[in-house]
Amino acid sequence: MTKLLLLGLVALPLAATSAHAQGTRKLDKRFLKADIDNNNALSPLEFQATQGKRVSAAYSRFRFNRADTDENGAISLNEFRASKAGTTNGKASRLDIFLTADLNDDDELSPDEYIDTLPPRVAYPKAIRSFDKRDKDDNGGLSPREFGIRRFPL
Ligand SMILES: [Ca+2]
Ligand SMILES: [Ca+2]
Ligand SMILES: [Ca+2]
Repeated sequence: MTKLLLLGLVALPLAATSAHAQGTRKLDKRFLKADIDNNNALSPLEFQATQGKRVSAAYSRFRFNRADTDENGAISLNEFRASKAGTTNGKASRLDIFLTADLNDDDELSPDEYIDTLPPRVAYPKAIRSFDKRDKDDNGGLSPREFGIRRFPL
């Protein structure tokens, strides 16, 4: 009885470790595959290749920025592991996506900036039609409101 209990106690942590190790191995594989230039770090573009097919460029950048804890503009293997490929730092709000996509910080999304907020597989003509529909005042840029944000903290 005592022996069995002891065995159980020893076996449990072992099982947990191996599941964890397996998860880490999978993450490591994804990391190595995406690190095209073999510099042991993922650039924003390399990082995007580790994300799901429906993750937009802006969402990928949002995850990248949060996962890059030492803020050196690259994701190390440890940062990749710690954030589980960037997925453990919370969901991006519409506002987060707007701010991440607005690369030139003019509080408007240009067509190219807007396209970064769409799933990568959306065809260009369709993306432009969707942009035009949102651009109510036809000024060639989407304001936060046109993008669907009611209150913009300025
Ligand atoms: Ca790299
Ligand atoms: Ca980093
Ligand atoms: Ca802009």
